[in-house]
Amino acid sequence: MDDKKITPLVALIMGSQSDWETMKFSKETLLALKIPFVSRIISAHRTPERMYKFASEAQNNSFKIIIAGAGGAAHLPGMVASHTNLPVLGVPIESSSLKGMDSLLSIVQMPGGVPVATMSIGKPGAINAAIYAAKILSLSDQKIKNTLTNWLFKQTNNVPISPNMNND
Ligand code: RP5
Repeated sequence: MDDKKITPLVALIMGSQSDWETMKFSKETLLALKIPFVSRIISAHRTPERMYKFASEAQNNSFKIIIAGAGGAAHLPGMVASHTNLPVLGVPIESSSLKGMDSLLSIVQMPGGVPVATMSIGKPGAINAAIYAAKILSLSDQKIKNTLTNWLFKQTNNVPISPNMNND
């Protein structure tokens, strides 16, 4: 649903193309939850002016929530949060050198007054960011609330009662 014709509620941004391997799981979850979004590459370090323009205009561009994935010196979520009143959900990318600990600490350790809701490292964080966005949107959107409720119900029902031991 990365579609300009439908009003996007979520901006899914990331610092680099290399982050897509992780952030595609946010995309898949947003699609499953039927939440319209757009995805963009915006780097706090390599494209600072693009970042400033995006963040300062985000609220006027109909977005309600920003999901921002970044790795290493992961300044994107925090810098975007400093330029907007929208909630920013940060996803630490699992970097190759430090396994994402650098990303996690860069994103989570914000100074008081500039919050970023930080998810777990890598794929689970990317999935959870989309679910968290759905939970926030559910507060004022009954359709999204229904879709989310059904999705969570299916997730629960898909957990088998016994482990599969066929491969032993
Ligand atoms: C960060 O630097 C990006 O978010 C990415 O995780 C990391 C490495 O970027 P590339 O060198 O792969 O483009 O800004």
